[in-house]
Amino acid sequence: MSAEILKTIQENLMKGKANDVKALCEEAVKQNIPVEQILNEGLIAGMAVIGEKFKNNQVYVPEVLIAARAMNSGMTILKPLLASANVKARGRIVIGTVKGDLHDIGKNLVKMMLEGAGFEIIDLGVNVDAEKFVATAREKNPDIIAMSALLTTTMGAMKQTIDAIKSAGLTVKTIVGGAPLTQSFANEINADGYAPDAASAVDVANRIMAAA
Ligand code: B1M
Repeated sequence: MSAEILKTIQENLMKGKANDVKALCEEAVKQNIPVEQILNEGLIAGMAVIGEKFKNNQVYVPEVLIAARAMNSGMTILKPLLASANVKARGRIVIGTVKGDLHDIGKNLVKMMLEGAGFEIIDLGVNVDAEKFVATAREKNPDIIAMSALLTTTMGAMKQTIDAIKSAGLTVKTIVGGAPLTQSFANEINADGYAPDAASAVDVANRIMAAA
């Protein structure tokens, strides 16, 4: 019975049916299915399928956005219950588009995928300078700082941020991504991870958390 409703949540999330996902989450709570199970085997499982399909070009940005909206709709039911059940996020990630760069569509997709995978996200928005990343890392103690850049001219701000993090003596891990980046650039600037797309960012974040 519980497996059936969780599968229906997944299917409706993948179709982007926000109202149905919300109602199904309410129903699952009424059926006394543990809230963590609804999150993991319903919402997160559905987003994971969307992420894989996105990676393989089987779905595109609009499908991801409507699935993420459905996920958020289900989360309005689960979030308060998760807080009271003291369920921990998979990890805390500070995300932002680096200084000088105003592109945020890709960054927002990465954020949604990470949220969909159960991470707590602190989104600093766009045009975020190294000082802001460092100050937020000090204040919020995240596991990972995730940076996006879409301009060749702003990729350098990633290096400045990683250098500033190291100079500040912080041990927080870093993930970088964005259309002009490559793995070799990420290696060059000593980033802990590079992801070419939003779904891969989840894989990289999971790998970093597992190694911690
Ligand atoms: Co801009 N722009 N833009 N732009 N813009 C590009 C990026 C460009 C390639 C267009 C072109 O010339 N062909 C070019 C960059 C050239 C370069 O440096 N290589 C460019 C330029 C030059 C500029 C301006 C300088 C133009 C000008 O004013 N003369 C200017 C710069 C403003 C600034 O940032 N300071 C500018 C402005 C803008 C708009 C404001 C108009 C708008 C942004 C709106 C917004 O984001 N809110 C815009 C847009 C929309 C684009 C294009 C058309 C689309 C970008 C996008 O959203 N793609 C883009 C051309 C193109 O890509 N076709 C272009 C969809 C998005 C889902 O993909 O962001 O790549 P993307 O994210 C992917 C991956 O890269 C990855 O995952 C995402 C999903 O899979 N990813 C990560 C991204 N971040 C990640 C982080 C990770 C991991 C993966 O870990 C942390």
